[in-house]
Amino acid sequence: MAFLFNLDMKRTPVFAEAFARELPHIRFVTDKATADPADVRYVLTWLAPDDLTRYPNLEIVFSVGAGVDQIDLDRVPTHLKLVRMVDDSIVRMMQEYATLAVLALHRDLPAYIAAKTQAQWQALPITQAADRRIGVLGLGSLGQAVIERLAPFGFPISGWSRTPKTISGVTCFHGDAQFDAFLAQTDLLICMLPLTPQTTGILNATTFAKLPHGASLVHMGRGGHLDQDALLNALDSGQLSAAFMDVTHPEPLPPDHPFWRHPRIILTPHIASITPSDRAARAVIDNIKRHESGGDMIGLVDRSLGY
Ligand code: NDP
Ligand code: OXD
Repeated sequence: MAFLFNLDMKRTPVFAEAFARELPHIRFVTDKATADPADVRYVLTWLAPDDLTRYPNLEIVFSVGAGVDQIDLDRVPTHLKLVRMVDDSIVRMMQEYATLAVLALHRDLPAYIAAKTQAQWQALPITQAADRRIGVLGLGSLGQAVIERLAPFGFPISGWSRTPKTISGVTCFHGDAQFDAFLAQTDLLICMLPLTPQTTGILNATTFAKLPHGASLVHMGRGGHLDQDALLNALDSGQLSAAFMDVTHPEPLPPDHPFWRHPRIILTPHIASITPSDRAARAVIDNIKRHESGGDMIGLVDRSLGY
């Protein structure tokens, strides 16, 4: 039985060592060309390899990402299980990033960075946290963890999900019918959604127009959620005041892309969370152990929903 490691070689030693220690009955294979296809039971990958059908005994495709939108489901035969990366380190990093971004926008950091380039020492009015309403798109494991970390600052917090939720201290909205009401009371919008056909392009001109004038955006989901021209137009018109973004489409953006130099966009290169190799290996090994003992794996994707 073999585990096919379809990632860059930098991560190999940590995974190979952890597999040898924890799952000695599974051969750890890094070279597709030399693997016996009939041996391969598990694959770990970022993108779906084109040739998954050549492994007749394959059972599970593990995504190294917390999201699975980068995996073309058409390339993953329907009998296979697809599992995303779930780990406490991701939760903590996403909480840190959201805190960084929310406080930066709440305290007008983009304006102060721009003022510094002009040698301007000028205080802006401060909005109290109690008057800055935060709205989180996506109330999954990461959206809820981010809310937990932001709540002590005193922001009023709401969230929007596909199905109804009850979360203490959070005003919860769900479904298309409640989307506009959610937006109308959101001064700072955080996108923590998975990218699916339903959420592609959700950060668009219509959405921005429904936010209160001068609202801001933290985007930690996926580049495909955002209509980039709509963001630039909303910033130009003042409908949005600033954006703090970790994800774009494509990644990286071309060197002449307007986001790079826009004074009211802070951009980071998809680093909100990067799962450390030892944690990623631990998560995959735990899931294989669960699977082999007939238990439920953590992060099993519902293929009909795409997340
Ligand atoms: P989960 O699957 O736990 O949660 C997803 C949430 O989105 C759920 O609350 C779900 O609603 C909601 N949702 C999905 N589709 C819709 C829809 N059509 N309408 C309304 N709500 C919807 O995901 P996680 O919290 O673990 O991760 C969220 C995303 O964060 C990832 O998919 C990825 O895109 C991004 N991410 C980004 C990283 C980065 O470094 N920038 C790192 C890790 C993740 P419901 O609860 O009703 O099902
Ligand atoms: C992601 C990740 O899904 O970095 O964005 O894990």
